[in-house]
Amino acid sequence: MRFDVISLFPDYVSHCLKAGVVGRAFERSIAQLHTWNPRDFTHDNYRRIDERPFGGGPGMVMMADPLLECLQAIKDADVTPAPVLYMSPQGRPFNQAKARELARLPRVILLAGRYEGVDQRFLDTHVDQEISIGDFVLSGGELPAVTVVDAVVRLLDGVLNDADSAIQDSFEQGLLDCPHYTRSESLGTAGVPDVLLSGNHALIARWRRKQSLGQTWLKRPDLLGSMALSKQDAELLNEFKTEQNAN
Ligand code: 9WO
Repeated sequence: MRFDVISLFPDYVSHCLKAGVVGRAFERSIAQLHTWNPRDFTHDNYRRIDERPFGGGPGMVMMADPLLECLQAIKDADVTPAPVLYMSPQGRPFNQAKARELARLPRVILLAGRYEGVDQRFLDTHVDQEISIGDFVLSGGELPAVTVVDAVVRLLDGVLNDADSAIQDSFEQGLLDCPHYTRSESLGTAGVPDVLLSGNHALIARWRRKQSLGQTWLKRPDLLGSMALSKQDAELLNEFKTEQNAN
């Protein structure tokens, strides 16, 4: 899958995507990252990218012209069709379902803005989707673009090993993760739920499912609200609630 990211800080974007499993996916050519600096598509001596907004007021706006030329160069570089995504607090909330949807595409183009934003005429004519990663304002769209690329790349075939993929399968069902424990020199096994030391894999799977349901109920009841629980899950969650009341 090919990613084209438009940013005034292209090195920052590519650096962020060099680490871990995602970095390895690019090294192994499971995905390709191309960064584009709209400043390279200016023609004046000052390589000017920003202008004062019509109507006045504080701050600067990214001009449409360099972005139009940049986008044309991106399309000329590869004919694979791709939606243009603009990272902005005004966008639709990004989530795992959107990541899965994007992971099915051969290519996406991401626009990371700076300053107070981008000339609305460019957005109206050339942006397909506006995407938000949360209700906060950053200094630019680079980290949101990196966030989207990371979430999508790890879903591509061959990026995660079988063990990680299996874990993902359970987490992908719209529930929060269960608690994890491992060997500790100083803590021993104190505070580790007995079932995890029992070696009974059926009971362990059941405990983890119950924790996932329970933690989701405690911390993100909104996620459960839009979910139809199986009879077994409903029983597990009721058990969790009962234990919660006992403690
Ligand atoms: C800056 C600003 C300053 C004064 C008053 C209002 C203001 N709004 C902004 C603003 O939204 N700046 C954005 C910075 C312009 C587009 C790129 N920037 C950005 C993207 N900040 N935060 C995001 C973002 C993107 C996706 N999800 C969450 C946040």
